[in-house]
Amino acid sequence: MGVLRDDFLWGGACAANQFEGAWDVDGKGDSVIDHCIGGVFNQQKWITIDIRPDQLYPSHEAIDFYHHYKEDIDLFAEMGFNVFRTSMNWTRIYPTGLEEEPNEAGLAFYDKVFDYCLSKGIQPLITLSHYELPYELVRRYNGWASRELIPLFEKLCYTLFERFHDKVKLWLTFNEINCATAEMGAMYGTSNLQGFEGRRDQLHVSPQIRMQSLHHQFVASAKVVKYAHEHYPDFKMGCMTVYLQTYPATCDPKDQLANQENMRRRVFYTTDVQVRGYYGCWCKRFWEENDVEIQWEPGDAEILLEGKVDFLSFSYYMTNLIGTHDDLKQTEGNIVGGGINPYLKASEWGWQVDPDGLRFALNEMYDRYQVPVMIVENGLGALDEVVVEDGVRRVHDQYRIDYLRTHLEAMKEAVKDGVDLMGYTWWGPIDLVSHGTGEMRKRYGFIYVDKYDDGTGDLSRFKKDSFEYYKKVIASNGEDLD
Ligand code: BGP
Repeated sequence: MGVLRDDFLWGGACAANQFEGAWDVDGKGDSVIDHCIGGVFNQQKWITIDIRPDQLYPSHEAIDFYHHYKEDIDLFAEMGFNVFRTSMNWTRIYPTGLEEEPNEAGLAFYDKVFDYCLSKGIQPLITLSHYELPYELVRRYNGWASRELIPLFEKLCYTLFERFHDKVKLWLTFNEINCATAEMGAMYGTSNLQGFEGRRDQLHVSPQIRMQSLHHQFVASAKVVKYAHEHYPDFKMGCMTVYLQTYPATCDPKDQLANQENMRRRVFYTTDVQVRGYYGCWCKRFWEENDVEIQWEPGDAEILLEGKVDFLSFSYYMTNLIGTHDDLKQTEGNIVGGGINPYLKASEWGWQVDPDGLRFALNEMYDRYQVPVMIVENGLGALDEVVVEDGVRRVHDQYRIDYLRTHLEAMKEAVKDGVDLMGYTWWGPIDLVSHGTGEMRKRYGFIYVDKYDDGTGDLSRFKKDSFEYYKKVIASNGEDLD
């Protein structure tokens, strides 16, 4: 018998805003990401209030999955995917978020995508909100700072459930919901951007606004989960967290305490609410010390308890150090960075690669919550070199294979430790626009896309070496990792 369960979910994960393109096609409205100009390593993306004709906005064309979906899903099927995680662009369904009736053309697009996936034996796993808030809701409400967004999100979700309940059974409410526990997460996660133009690291949003926005998202998520349980008992509803693992930088007990506090604030703040149904006991002190006063409405506490998720999913890329001593050198991340760990190597973007940390994360999450877990993002963004051999374009991405292999080994160890693991979806099985920097050259894919940061490229696709490797891994249900 193998290590992983027979119905293990194998596949890849994308987000509508990073790969669909067609940003204003068939009635689609503009989302927050459609206002972002690309950045580079060490320089975050810019957001503009108006969309400027003289600027390049990477999401506008992205890799044009909108018009290439069949070709891409064919390749996913060839690798053996039985699940494909993607999100649905809110603004394809409700262009400003405020309409009474959904946009039929947007729904029809997702019908085609899901039908095609299902015809290839791939079940969709859908993120209901992946950094794609309609920009109009920023203009009008300062994003999730307003409670008005709860019914608007409910309207979106109930429309999608009604339309797609025969085709989609696995759902996640908010992508990386905990990102707004860090200041940078207020850009896309809670989108508290009203009137703001500038770089992500120039956005300063108070803990009060971010924590209140998160409270609104918790209530919205719980309402939607409860509704799904009542109306569609065969759905499985999950939460999605960016697993920002930190380790204490030294054995100084002060570093242990700092790390414990950091893990609570960055990760468990949201998983506690979404999986257990209530805030952690330590939150009261955290709120008091940060001038946060959460506005509760009658019934909020009950709804959080009634809308607990069925499973917990997370993204995992790297780990960092936390310490109280001044000499700790810092490195990058796309949500938050952290201290440099001398035992780890970093990617070209400064993300510290740590397969053992994945085993650690899986054990932490399962021990704490005792619900099935799923890895819905893991991957390596790297610079790929294209070589032409016998007239065929190739990328020999052994570094990506190594990253994948070592993380899958660690994942299997966690299953042997007793973790109930549902599945694994690699982030960006096809090259797509980077979330953090908006770059194309930060490539994650097993499939290369001929598209570049200056907007050029013919959008043709071809397989990298890692394509065959992942195919072999899936065919053996994770037994053959050599
Ligand atoms: C996660 C996001 C994804 C994705 C990934 C990789 O935080 O959920 O949307 O992009 O990180 O990050 P990046 O694209 O910045 O390399």
